[in-house]
Amino acid sequence: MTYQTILFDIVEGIARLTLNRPDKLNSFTGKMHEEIRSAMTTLEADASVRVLRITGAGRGFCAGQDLTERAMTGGQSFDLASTLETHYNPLLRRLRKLPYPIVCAVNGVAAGAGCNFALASDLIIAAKSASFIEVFSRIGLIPDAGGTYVLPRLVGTARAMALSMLAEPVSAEQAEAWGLIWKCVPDDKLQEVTDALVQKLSIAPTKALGLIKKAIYNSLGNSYDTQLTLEANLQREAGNSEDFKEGVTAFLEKRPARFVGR
Ligand code: T3D
Repeated sequence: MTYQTILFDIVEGIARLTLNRPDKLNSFTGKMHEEIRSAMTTLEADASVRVLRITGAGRGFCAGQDLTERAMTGGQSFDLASTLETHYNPLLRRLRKLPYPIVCAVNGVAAGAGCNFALASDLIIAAKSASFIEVFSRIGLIPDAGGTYVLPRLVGTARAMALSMLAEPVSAEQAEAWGLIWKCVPDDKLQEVTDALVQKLSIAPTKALGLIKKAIYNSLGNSYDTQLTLEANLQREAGNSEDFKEGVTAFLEKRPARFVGR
C-alpha cells in the first residue's frame, strides 16, 4: 500500500513506522490515523515481525493533533471524547497489545498526543535536542492519549502534575534523568543507536520479550500476590517456548543462542 502521511515497511522481522508530515511537525490528521490503522492491521497479521521501530521525519517527532482540523469557525464544536475513542484510544490499545518490543526514536519535539504516543513505546530513545511537552493546557485541554496514566507512573505525581499544568518543555536529558524515557543520545547518534538496538531485538527471544511486556505493564495495577501468580503463569508460557529450549541448550553447549522468536 502507498501511504501519504507515513512511511511503513517490514524487512527481516523489523517493522518501521515513520510519521511523515515534516512541514507540520508530523501532527496527526484523520488521514494519518487512517494510514496508521492500516499499518497496525498489517502488523497484527504478520507473524514474522519481532520489533517495531517508530520515528518522525524531519526536525520534529510529532506535534500532536493537527489543530487546523479543530478550527472552530462559525460556532462549530467538536466532541473530543468521540475523536479520542475513534482515533487515539484504539491505536494506543493496539500498540500496548503488540507481543514484541516497540522502540521509539524521538528525533525532535514531541508535543501533546505526539508526546504520549512516544511514551506508549516500550523503549524510548531521544536525540539530545528533542523535547517533550504535555502541551494540552496551553489550549485548554487535559493530557490525553494515555498521558494521565503513564506520567504519574513514570515520573511520580509531583512531576506529572507540573508537566501537565505548566505545559513546559522537558529536554531529552531531563527526561532521561527523570525516567520519562530510557536514554538520551547525541543527535548524530540517534539513528545508529536505534538501529543497533532494533537489530539486537530482532534476533532476541521475542516470545519472552512479549511476556515481559505483559508482566511489567500488568504489575502497575496488580497486588504483589496477584503479580506472583501472573509471573508463574507467564513463566509457564515462556518455559514452553522453543527459545527457552534453545537458550538452555546453547548455554550448555557454550555457543551463542539462535532464537527464533517462538
Ligand atoms: O481529537 C482531538 O482533538 C483530541 C486530541 C488532542 C490531542 C492533542 O495532541 S492536543 C495538542 C495539539 N498540539 C499542540 O497544541 C501543539 C501545537 N504546536 C506547538 O505548540 C509548536 O508547534 C511546537 C511547540 C510543537 C513546536 O514549535 P516550533 O516553534 O518548533 O514549530 P512551529 O513553527 O510552531 O511549527 C512548525 C510548523 O508546524 C508550523 O507550520 P507553518 O507555519 O510553518 O506552516 C506550525 O503551524 C505547524 N504545526 C505545529 N504543530 C501543529 C502544526 N500544525 C497543526 N497542528 C499542530 N499541532
